[in-house]
Amino acid sequence: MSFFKKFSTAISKIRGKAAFDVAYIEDILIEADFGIGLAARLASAIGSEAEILEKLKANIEAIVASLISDLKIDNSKKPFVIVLCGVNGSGKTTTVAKLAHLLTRQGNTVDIVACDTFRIAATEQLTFWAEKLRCRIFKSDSKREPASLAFDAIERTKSDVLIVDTAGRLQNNSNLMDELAKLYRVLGRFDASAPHMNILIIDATSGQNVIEQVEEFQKVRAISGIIIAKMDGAAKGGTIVRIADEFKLQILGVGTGEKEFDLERFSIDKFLKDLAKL
Ligand SMILES: Nc1nc2c(ncn2[C@@H]2O[C@H](COP(=O)(O)OP(=O)(O)OP(=O)(O)O)[C@@H](O)[C@H]2O)c(=O)[nH]1
Ligand SMILES: [Mg+2]
Repeated sequence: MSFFKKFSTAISKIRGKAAFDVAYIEDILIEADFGIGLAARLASAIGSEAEILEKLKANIEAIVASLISDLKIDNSKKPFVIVLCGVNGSGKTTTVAKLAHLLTRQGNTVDIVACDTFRIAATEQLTFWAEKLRCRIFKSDSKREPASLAFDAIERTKSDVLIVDTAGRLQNNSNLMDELAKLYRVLGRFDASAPHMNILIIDATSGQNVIEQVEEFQKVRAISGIIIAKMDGAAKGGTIVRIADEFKLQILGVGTGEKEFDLERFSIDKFLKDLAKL
């Protein structure tokens, strides 16, 4: 049942009752992945059934509005290095393509690096995008160390921007984090301020464990901002508000499909409308 449908059901259920049923609204928000604490806060701010949607919108706006931001490149850095990190399948490689497309259209030259050397298919996937978007790709045929490939790329690129794709899965999680740490260190050896952006890609449909994901990746290196992929398929978009509320991370975009142009600025109105459509 849709989010708004549930809300109207909730409204009709409580209509006629003497007491306004905040707990019911709270349950619905929890189900939509807002998390227990935030759901309670948002629900308790609603004083009457008449103001449910209006209050919800205003309070979500208060949490996310100042965090919505466009991706900005500092052209005094050459190359401007962007690393995309995130758990496996979250949408990193597709987002590399989306950012390469966006930044190329904005007049930058863009190279990409296939640092998910663990899986051959990952390199093939990025090669497809590099050909389609006419970007130079740095890649390796063997399972070369991601950090060493990244160093090679940052040293050799002549482009304005270098986008680094990373692995989401290795033998185990600590290996993954160690590899990432090494990658950041090596980039920093070439340019102490690199990577200039470290973007965490979150799958909008992944629900419950997003907070742990942010915490884990933050431990390795500060996150400059997040991009929420698969918002087009998200049944429970509360995730994005929850992350904004807990970490105050910039929301640099939302993925709305599998094509290179399916990257949009996060819109609160569209978010609420999409929830209503599901
Ligand atoms: N509908 C939709 N699908 C997406 C979006 N972003 C990525 N996908 C799809 O999600 C799947 C995983 O995306 P990838 O970009 O390969 O994810 P990844 O994080 O690189 O995955 P690993 O390299 O395995 O860790 C692919 O089938 C993508 O086409 C999006 O915004 N919307
Ligand atoms: Mg990938």
